[in-house]
Amino acid sequence: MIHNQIPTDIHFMRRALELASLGQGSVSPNPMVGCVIVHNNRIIGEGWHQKYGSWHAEVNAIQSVKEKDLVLLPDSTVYVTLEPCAHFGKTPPCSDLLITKKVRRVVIANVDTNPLVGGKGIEKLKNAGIEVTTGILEEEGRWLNRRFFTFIEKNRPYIILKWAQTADRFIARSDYNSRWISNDWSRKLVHRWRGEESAIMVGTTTAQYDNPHLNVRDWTGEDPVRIVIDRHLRLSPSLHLFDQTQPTLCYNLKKDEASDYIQYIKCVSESTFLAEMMADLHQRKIQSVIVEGGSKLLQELILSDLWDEVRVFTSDQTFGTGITAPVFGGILIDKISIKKDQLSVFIPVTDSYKQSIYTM
Ligand code: AOF
Ligand code: ZN
Repeated sequence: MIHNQIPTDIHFMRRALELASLGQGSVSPNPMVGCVIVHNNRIIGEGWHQKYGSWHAEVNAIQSVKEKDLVLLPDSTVYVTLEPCAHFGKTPPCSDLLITKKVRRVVIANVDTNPLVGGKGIEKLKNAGIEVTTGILEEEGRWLNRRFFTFIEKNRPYIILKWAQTADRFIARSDYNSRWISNDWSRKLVHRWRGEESAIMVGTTTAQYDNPHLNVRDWTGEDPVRIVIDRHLRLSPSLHLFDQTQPTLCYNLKKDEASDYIQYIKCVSESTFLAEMMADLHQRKIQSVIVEGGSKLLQELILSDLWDEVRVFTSDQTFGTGITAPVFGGILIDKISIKKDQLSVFIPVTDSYKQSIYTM
């Protein structure tokens, strides 16, 4: 019985995950959640969490069931990518809703590690006599909601490190000029990535020498919050970062000050700087950050184990000398492959980049 169920469970859970992903970009810092209601191998209801603060996936799926099919609910299986909630939040608990509708079975991809829920939803369902199966397409679900899970479990944003390096592993020339490492295609991709995260971060040297805008110009998407580290407030207010076109957070050791777009946040000490910044970002509900350099900041984050994913472009040219690319405990980035929970993407930047495939 259990054996026969698994391919079917995987099939419908895949659909639920597909629905969940439709919430990408509009549900943060909540998770993307999808739900499919199945009776005799026929889908009678579907829904997903569409917008932060609005109805959960399970409610939308139940809502979508046609009047004539409502009688089938007690003999149906509900596939939901995340454990149904057990708390009164912005909406009433979904586990109660499924109990009221007397569904027969609930299949779940991921247990909700949100302390508000954390297994309580499953317990409620089981206590009500509903059969519960967990762990179907668990890895896919954890991957889809990697930003949410990291945010909730580590009390910090999900951190993506991104850089472009030459074949001989330099990310800039000695005068910090980094032009010509990336190309039009990699730039487009980076702009798309910027639109996918809550915030984008750079260190002092990058802010000073590159004078970046840190917005989304070459792709459609919302501009992320800009984060800059400037411990001793050395950066000139005339930099693009401070042009008041996007919210900007400046972490430093000198002052707390807020204006419309720019917020200076004072950290207490040098030794706890990064930890203080991460805690503050968590409190501001910044769920994910893409870090675009420079080498010092990237290396510091790696040494502090404050990273989750690395995306590196490697060009085929050489500089011979310059600012070296970050290293992982002495292992060169082009030598490491996928680590558990820590993922690397290698993207060759060549003229044929258009055709090149990057794997995740
Ligand atoms: C969602 N959508 O479909 C499910 C969620 O603030 P609330 O009341 O919307 O509750 C958010 C929490 O509810 C969220 O962090 C997660 O733990 C749980 N489940 N959330 O936004 C959904 N099923
Ligand atoms: Zn819910």
